[in-house]
Amino acid sequence: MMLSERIFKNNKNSKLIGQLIDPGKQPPKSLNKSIEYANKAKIDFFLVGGSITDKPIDETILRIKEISKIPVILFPGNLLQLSNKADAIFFLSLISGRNPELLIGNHVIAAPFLKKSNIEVIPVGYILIENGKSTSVEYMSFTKPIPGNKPEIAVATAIAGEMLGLKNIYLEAGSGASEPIDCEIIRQVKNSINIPLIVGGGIKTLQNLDAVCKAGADIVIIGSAFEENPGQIADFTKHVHSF
Ligand code: 1GP
Repeated sequence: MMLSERIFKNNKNSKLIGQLIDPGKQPPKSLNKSIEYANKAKIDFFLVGGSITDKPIDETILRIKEISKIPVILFPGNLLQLSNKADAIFFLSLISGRNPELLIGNHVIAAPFLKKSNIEVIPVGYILIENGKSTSVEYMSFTKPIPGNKPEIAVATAIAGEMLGLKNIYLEAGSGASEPIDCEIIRQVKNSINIPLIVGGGIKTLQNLDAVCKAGADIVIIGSAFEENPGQIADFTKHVHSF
């Protein structure tokens, strides 16, 4: 069975939680600690990637694989972060932006490698939502996020992504955002599409998590909060799996 079916559809839990591991931000000691907590908490998957690359991504993936059986999904910030050591890749189309490299250019470069690698390709419509401050992903991608007070643009973009055949929509506030995506945007997007909705960026507390899940996120991604305090992984995971 494909990983995406296993974790996104046939999981006994109706909502899923993924931990973002940014190799550039995790020294080996804290990475080990994070993985141990994630193993105990039984999070659903690791997402590995980030905006800045300072070492081969394989190092981080292989370290995770040494001590964990949790699936690893690539979340490539750039083409340097391709790897055949992961289980799957979020093949991201940055559909909130108008940068052709991130809509099709990089995909053409990556496609032959991915085809040969046999890792599972999960097509994701990636939508950046503005949240009051400029983010790494906005700067690095040369794209403008959708204004936070324009849910109708987020909805139209998500519908277009689904019509184009993308299999998931990811609403992104940006790693380290001060607030998660506004619940009204999550609600309206969720009500407009029939594919899983991923939400990430700025989810720091159980209250944030609860609000995002109740608004309609099917899959939540947490990075910074677990980097700062991996001891929270158990409570966050339990909460997501309680839905
Ligand atoms: C970034 O959505 C993820 O792509 C995670 O963001 O680091 O703010 O949890 P945080």
